[in-house]
Amino acid sequence: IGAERAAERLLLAALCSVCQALQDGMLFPTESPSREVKDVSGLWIFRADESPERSRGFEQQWYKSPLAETGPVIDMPVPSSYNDITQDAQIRDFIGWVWYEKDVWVPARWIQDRGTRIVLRVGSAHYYSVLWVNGVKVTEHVGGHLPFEADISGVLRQTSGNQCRITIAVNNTLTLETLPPGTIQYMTDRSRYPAGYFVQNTNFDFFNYAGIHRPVLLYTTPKAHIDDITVETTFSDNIGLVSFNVSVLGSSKAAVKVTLSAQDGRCVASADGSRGVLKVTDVNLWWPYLMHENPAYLYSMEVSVQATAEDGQTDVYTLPVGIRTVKVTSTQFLINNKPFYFHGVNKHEDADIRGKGFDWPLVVKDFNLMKWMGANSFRTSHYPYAEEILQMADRHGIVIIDECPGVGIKDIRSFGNVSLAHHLTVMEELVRRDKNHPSVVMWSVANEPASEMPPAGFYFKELVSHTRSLDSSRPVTYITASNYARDLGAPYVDVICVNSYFSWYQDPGHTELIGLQLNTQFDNWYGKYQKPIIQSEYGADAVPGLHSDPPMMFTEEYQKTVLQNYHNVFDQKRKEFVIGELIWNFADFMTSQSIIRVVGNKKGIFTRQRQPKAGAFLLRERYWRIANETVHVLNCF
Ligand code: GCB
Repeated sequence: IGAERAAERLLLAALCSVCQALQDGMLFPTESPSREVKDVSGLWIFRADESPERSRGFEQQWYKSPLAETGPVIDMPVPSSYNDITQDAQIRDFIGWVWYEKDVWVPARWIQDRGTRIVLRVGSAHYYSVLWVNGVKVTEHVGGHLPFEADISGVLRQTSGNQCRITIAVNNTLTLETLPPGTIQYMTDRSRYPAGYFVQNTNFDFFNYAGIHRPVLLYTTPKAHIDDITVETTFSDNIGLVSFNVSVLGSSKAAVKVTLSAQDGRCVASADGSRGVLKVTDVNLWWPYLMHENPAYLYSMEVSVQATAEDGQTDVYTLPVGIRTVKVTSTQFLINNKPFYFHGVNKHEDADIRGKGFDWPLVVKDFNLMKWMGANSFRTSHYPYAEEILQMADRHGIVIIDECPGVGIKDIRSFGNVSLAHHLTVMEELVRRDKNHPSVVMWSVANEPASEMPPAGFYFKELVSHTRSLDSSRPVTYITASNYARDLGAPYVDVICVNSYFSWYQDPGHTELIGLQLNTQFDNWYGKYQKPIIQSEYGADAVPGLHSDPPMMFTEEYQKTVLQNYHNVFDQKRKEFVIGELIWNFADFMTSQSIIRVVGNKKGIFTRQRQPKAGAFLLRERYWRIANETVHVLNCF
């Protein structure tokens, strides 16, 4: 099976290159006096390789010449999933390699100035990607949801100069070792399926959207440049402490200067050197939305690097910094030493037409809705979201549980060494990308893995401890749906996150059982582990506009009743050890077609078009009530 074999080969090759690449940073490209950014997203051309083995593009080297010369091409917007853009079901359900291409102009001064480094960066593409510039391969990457980039200065200077043909081949085939895992199944019964017929099987509940999902950028840095910055923050009384570590590439003797400014532009601390600690007196802490009258305070940290060589330019990068701490006790989640209760949502990157493609109107609308309903947090179920979304959360004080794409790990063969090595690499990529966001307060390494299978104990011990070694400042969890008595990973996590769907998948229709079953769930987990618990998913499908009283499944009334019954228990248990509740889901989202899905999953409290169902008003009332209690508690200090 060509697609799968090619995908596996690529996975192994890319795993090695990723391991090396991880020594480098992945700072979000921003403009500065020394850096320029050119967004080359927009209209690209596209061709799906429909050859039986999906390998014609590689055999015929489609990257060597303009894609339009290889055969029929169509327009394709970037960023966007390609699946819902055409009327063609074959493109919607396509599995294998698709090819994207765009001709862009590179400013002449970028090419002429040998001291300028030119980088091509893809915010994310699902799942494997290979990148060529003017027919020369510049990098490849395994995994959707995370960025990758290549220094293309050399290629541009050697090839045709200012004109730059970017070709990106993307393959959405999943294997037992990918995250998420999947398998290709060939259907061999010739009385039912034509020759060569195959399907992709997955164990996750969202459509496997594919394509270039986030912006494609060209950006520059000086040769001697800031490669990475790591900040960690703490405080004592009114003194904030920001420890920083700057890594520089392209110069062995660069002089590093760091300046921290308040929101009014006042410099509050500065230091020389690539490592150090900045002291901020009368610190303004970064507080979550609804926990403080002045939430989401961000300082601005300007890092400048002066290379000592005569022609060395100064590189400047500015990083927003929120000063806050996160701690976990056996019953509480503390932000800035005050108890924090997660009243929030689980989301997806998902919308009509664009699928998982990044879209500013959608992002801003979703933040407006979260703030409208009084949500103070969300989980990036079930994969890392766009960096622009984390930046919004930093600026609005919305707290994030940052999840990696470890979803649907159900097959015992996905607990092997190759899978684990890849999973560790993905956590490295995730932490490297998101470590500096104050909004991110916890890492989630997986969702509902088969954590009762024997290898899960070793697997999660490694995964959690490796994640802690990458970042000791945040707790680590994974989301379980397993029974408390059989879960083998829970001993290693800091917070227990449990998903349950009482009166839905179990005892459908019997909302009267929720109270008893949910109380038992909490008492069992707490009794065994004495760790704080988040109800990380609960909910019920509601087809918008469907009503019945007394409530029946799939109506808005039923969804409301399920929520109310859960809330009654939360209100008892949050006085003890329950530290949060995240509704499944913020909005309806697309799934693969199945007999239990009605054009997607309808557990949203908003429709896919972001209109509220009855449940949204119920949650809004509740979240604001809880928020008002928190403010009351704060006022007592
Ligand atoms: C879950 C999964 C989530 C599903 C949800 C459901 O437990 O974590 O991905 O969408 O249940 O609606 O079935």
